[in-house]
Amino acid sequence: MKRRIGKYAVLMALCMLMSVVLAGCSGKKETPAEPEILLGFSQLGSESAWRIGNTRDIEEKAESYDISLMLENANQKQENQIAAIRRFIAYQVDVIAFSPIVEEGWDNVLLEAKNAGIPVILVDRDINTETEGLTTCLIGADFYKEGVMAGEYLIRKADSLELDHVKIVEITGTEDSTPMRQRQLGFMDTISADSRMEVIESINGDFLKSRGAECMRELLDKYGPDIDAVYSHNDEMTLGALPEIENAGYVPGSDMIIISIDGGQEAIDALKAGKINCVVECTPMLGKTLMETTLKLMAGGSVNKVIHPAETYFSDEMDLSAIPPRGY
Ligand code: GZL
Repeated sequence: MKRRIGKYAVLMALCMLMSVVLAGCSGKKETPAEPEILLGFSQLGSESAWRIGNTRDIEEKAESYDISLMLENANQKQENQIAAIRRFIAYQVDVIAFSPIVEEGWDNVLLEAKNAGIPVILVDRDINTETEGLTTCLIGADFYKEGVMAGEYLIRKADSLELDHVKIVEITGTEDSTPMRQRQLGFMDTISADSRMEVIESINGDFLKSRGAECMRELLDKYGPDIDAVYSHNDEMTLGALPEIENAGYVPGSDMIIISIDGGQEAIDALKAGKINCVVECTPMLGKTLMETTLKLMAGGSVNKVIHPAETYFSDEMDLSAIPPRGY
C-alpha cells in the first residue's frame, strides 16, 4: 500500500487541482475519482473447459466491476502459485485470491500475506491447515454435495434398471485437491449403505482428458464387461473416456451408466445424446461473487466464511431440451 500512497497523493492533488479549476469554470463541485482496487489472482492452470470458463468469467467480472486484475496462470504447479502470491505481496496488491491446486503446503506463503496485511480469498478450492486466520473466506462449490448427488442418482438408476449388483469404476480428479477428496467422500458415503454397490477400482485421472482416456483403457482391459458404472470427477476425463468405451465395443449410457461432474456444454450435449446418464453441475461462474467480496472487504465490511453457489444436476430422468447454453 505504501508503494501506492505516493502515487495516490499526486493523483489526489491533481484531482483536487482539476476540481478547483473546473469548479471555477463550471461552478460545480467535482468529487475526486476513487483510487483503483488491485486484485492479485493465482489461477491453478488451464486443464479443463471448467477452468478456462472460470478464468474468463473472473477477467470479465473484474472489468465490469472496475477492479484492476493481476492474473497469473500457474500451469498446474503449486510452486508457481506460491511464487505468484509472493509477487502479489511484493507489489502490495489490495487483495489476493487463488484457487489452490492441492490442499496442503500453503501455510508459509499465506503467513507472509497475513503479515503484509493483505486479505486472501480462496476461489473454487480449499486449503488444509492447522493455522487459524490465514484466509478470509472460500468462494466455491460444495463438492461433498456434488458427490452425494452423483451417488443418489446411481441408486435411483439401479432401482429403475432393477440391478441387484452395480460394479463401479471411479476416475478421480487431482490427488489431494478439495474436489477430488470431497466428491469421492460424498459419493462413497451415499452408496456405502446400499449393498448392491461395489467400487471395484478408483484411479487418478488428474482432471485431464488425456488421462481420462488412459484410465478408461486400463479399466476396460482389466474389467471389460464387468463394469456397470463409471463415476468420473469431471467432464474432461469423462469426454476422454467415452471414445475408449465405444472403441472397446460398448455403448456408454446403456452398457455402462456414466456419471460426470462440471456441466460444461460438451458434456450436456453428450447427455442429450444418451452417452452420459447424469451430469452434476459445478459452476465456474465465480467472478461476480469474487468481485463483490473484494469490494466488501475493501470497504471494511464483513463476509461469510464460506460462500457456495447454487448448483443442481441434469440426468436422463428429466426433460433435457430446457437446459440453456452453458457458457463453458
Ligand atoms: C471444481 C474444479 C475442478 C473441476 C475440474 O470446482 O476445481 O477443477 O471440476 C477442474 O474440471 O479441473
